[in-house]
Amino acid sequence: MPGFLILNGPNLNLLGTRQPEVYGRTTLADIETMCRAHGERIGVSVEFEQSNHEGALIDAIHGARGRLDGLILNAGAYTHTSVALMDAISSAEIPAIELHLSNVHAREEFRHVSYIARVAVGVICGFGARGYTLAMDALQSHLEGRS
Ligand code: DHK
Repeated sequence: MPGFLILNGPNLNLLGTRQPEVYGRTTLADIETMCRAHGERIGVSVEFEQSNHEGALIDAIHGARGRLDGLILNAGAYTHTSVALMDAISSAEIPAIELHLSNVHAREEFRHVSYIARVAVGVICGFGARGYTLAMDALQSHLEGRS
């Protein structure tokens, strides 16, 4: 069974209460439950992690190298700043999808820049918590050569 790492960056531990008008009212624990249930439906095992620390996110990506089949990454604000995360994804040599709950392109200009997108298979943003299961489907299709 393919295994996906679903990795969440800074401030996403506050989902549900943090700016709900932007990020919604679904908590990260709810999203983890959704992803695990979806993984069972589509035949994918899920590792789900969150950290507020750039180095810990890099370590998690390295830990997926040669062990897991795909990465779904909501790097939060590090998306817009982190060359180190971009390099970690390139080094991991597994397909990655960049994910955001909000539509970053409809927001401030600094959120239009992404270092992650340069090394990602694709980007999903603007669909709220549902984006996570959309990303799982997209990654599975990609691995099966369907997209
Ligand atoms: C989450 C964040 O924390 C922001 O820094 C990004 C992203 C957008 C999201 O929409 O999930 O700019």
